[in-house]
Amino acid sequence: MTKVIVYIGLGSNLATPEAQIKEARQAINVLNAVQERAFSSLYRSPPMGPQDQPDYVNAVMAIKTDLPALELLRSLQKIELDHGRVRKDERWGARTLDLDILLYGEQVINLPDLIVPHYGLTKRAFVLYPLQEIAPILQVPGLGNISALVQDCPLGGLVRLA
Ligand code: A4P
Ligand code: MG
Repeated sequence: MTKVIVYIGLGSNLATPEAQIKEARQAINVLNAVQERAFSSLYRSPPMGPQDQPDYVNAVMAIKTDLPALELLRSLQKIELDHGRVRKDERWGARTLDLDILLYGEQVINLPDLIVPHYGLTKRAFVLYPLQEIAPILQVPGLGNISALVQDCPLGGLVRLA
């Protein structure tokens, strides 16, 4: 299989979020058949969803890989679990680590377990702004270019961390 560029969204709002993101970056780098291409700054933002939870820290990572998309998803889910992620019934609740596949090459994927581009991509400043930072001329399959998407998405309290 040929290698593709994959963009991964990282998020955390529990148990020292900055450290969670940095450890996740290392864990992704240790995966077989994965090479890091870029990693954005860290960004802080108020929670989307229930407001009675801490602010989030988010980042976006680009990797090059020949792992099939579902295999990569399983590997990322294992990293989430290794980092103490507990899946609860509440939608959009607090979590130690969330790893989402934002884009998988130019593919559009509609499987029961995997939807790519990620369904929230166009509405989430904490995804679009870090994505634009590392991929300023990206074309998002079926959705247009990254600068147009960013222009249509207010910051909503997103702050880039030093
Ligand atoms: N799934 C489908 N497509 C994908 C994909 N492209 N990448 C499936 C990853 N997973 C995908 O995910 C639920 C199911 O989605 C998985 O079984 C997988 O097969 P999950 O991680 O178990 O559940 P979740 O993350 O709690 O649900 P959801 O709706 O994906 O939450 P989000 O969208 O990840 O939102 N506020 C700020 N400021 N920053 C954040 O990062 N994150 C969330 C969580 C809420 N509020 C936030 C943030
Ligand atoms: Mg998720």
